[in-house]
Order: sequence, then C-alpha cells, then structure tokens
Amino acid sequence: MSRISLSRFLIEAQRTEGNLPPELRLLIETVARACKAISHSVNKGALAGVLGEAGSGNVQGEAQKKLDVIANDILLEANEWGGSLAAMASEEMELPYSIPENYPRGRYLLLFDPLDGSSNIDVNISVGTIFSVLECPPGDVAPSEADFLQSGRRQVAAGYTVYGPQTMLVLTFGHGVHGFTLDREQGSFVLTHPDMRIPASTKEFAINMSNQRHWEAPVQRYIGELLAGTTGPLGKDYNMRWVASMVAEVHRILVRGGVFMYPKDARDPSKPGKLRLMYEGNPMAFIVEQAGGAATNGRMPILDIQPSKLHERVAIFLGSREEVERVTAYHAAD
Ligand code: P6P
Repeated sequence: MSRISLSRFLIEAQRTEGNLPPELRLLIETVARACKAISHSVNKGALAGVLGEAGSGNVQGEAQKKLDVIANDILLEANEWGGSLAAMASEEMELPYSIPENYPRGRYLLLFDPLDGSSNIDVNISVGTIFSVLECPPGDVAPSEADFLQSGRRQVAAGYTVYGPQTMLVLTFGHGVHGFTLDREQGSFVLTHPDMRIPASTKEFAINMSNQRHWEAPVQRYIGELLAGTTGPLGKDYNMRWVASMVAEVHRILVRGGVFMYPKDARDPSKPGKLRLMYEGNPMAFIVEQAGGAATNGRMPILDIQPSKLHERVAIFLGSREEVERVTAYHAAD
C-alpha cells in the first residue's frame, strides 16, 4: 500500500468538494509540525533536562511542568506568524494570545492543551497535545475572550497528538476521524488509521475510582452495575483502565472501544467537573462523535454546551455509544 503523508491527505481533502479550506489545511499542517517538535522534547526527557517542575503555576492553579511551558511556547511560536489565526488560547495561559501586530491576522481561533496528562511525564507514561479550531467572528479588532465562547458544534477541526510508544496525530475536520503515525526517519506523519470508528458496545470503562464517594447518584448506580458484571443487570463482566492521561484514554477508545468518565463530584460543588470544556471536552467530543461514539456531560451532548468562560470545566462521559447513552439515561431518570 503506498504511504499517504499527512500533507498529501490534506491536499486531497482540500481538492475534494472543498472539504478543507486552504487556510485551514495550512493551520493543521503547522500544528502537526509543532507536535513533531513537542514529541522530540518529550522523547528526550531527562537527557534534555526537561523533566520536573517549571517552578510556576497556571490559571488552573496547577504546578506547571517544564514540558507544559515548552510545549505551550512551541505551539505559540509555530502558529503566530502563518497568517491563519486571529488569536490562540491555551490551558496554560489565563488570557487569549493575540497575533502580534507585525504578523498578518487570519480567520481562525486555535485553542489547545499543550501537554495533557503532564503529571505522567516524570514517570514515562503517555501524554498528549489536544487542539480545537473555531472561526473568529468578523471584525478587525483583536479577538477577545468572548469571541472564543462558541459551542463545540462550531468547531471546524479538532485533534490530538499522543506521545506514546508511537507518536500519533488523530484528526477530524468534520469528515471522519483519521490517524497518522510519525515516521521519525522521514520526519513526516503517515496515514495509518483511516476512518477510525468506535465500537457501539464495550466491556471496558475508565474512571478514577478513588473519587467514588464524591459521585452523584446516577454515577454511583452506573459504576455499581459495571462492577456487578454478570451478577448484575448488565449481564457481562467489564474491565477497567485509568491512565490519568485523557489523550491516552481517548486513543484507546478510538482503537478498541470503551467509555471514559470524569464526572462532576462533591469535592468542589462550584466546579461542574475537573476537565476543561474548550480545549479538552469539545475537541475530544467532536472526534468521538465523528467516529460514531457519543459524548455528554451526563445530561446533554458536550458539543451543545454554550460556554460562559474560557477555562470553564465540564463533566465528561464519552466513548462507545451504548454505554454513554446508558449513563446519560440514568442522569435523566434521577
Ligand atoms: P486524576 C490530566 O491531569 C487530566 O487533565 C486528564 O488528562 C486525565 O484524564 C485527568 O486529568 C486525570 O485526573 O484526578 O485522575 O489525576
């Protein structure tokens, strides 16, 4: 089978009934190039002195790892001069980043979690970059936070790069989900997983069980049924995974099915969940729905949520459609 590079795939998508505007193709290629640079740093680890804490904190109140800051800087520097973007937003920055005056401004907004799962870096477990692309509302002034506050349905592209045994870029721009593996010898991403689909049913769930006492009743009920296995109403035994790296969990689900959950819990009632809507929930929900899966906050599709803050959080139930619909139905019955 002839190898199809990311560049060729995107050029052919651009040629096919306008599936991909040229400026969006250029943006995706730029983000992919930045992810190659991040992969290089992540893979060098201690050899490059990039492990450990950065000695700073982010807007989430989390201690930043050196690689969080490095990955954020790589994405900013790679994307600021190309002319595709009006502004960028990152988990690592409180406010949006406007394109500097000396560069042309474009029609898109790029949002990203530059290195998700970074608590895993120092113990050599997979981490990843998550990104989401929106169109910037018309106007010639620099975009404000309000311009980013669009529902996930308005995304024009989303993807992640998982830095694991392989470095893989997984991408959607509304025409299916496609996976590319980094060929380090050639330095290019190669199409290896065309049209990824999530199986409707599964026997594998992912949740941090140590939070069980904090969950709401519908989640208690659902997890109780999963744990009951063949002795309970679901009539089959399940397996459990928890990597503490959302990108790794979602990738596993795209490859073999499963359901990933980070529910709202009582530890901090003011927060509707731990994970962030704009650059974790929305891009992953777009990818999951495009692969035939489902993604809700327990009560509604994540992509339908109208955001009110750039860094707002969201409860997440995503993956194999049958299981997501079941746990969402339990919330509705509560
Ligand atoms: P916990 C990583 O910090 C992250 O944002 C997600 O990638 C991951 O799924 C989750 O948080 C892990 O959270 O509470 O299990 O450490």
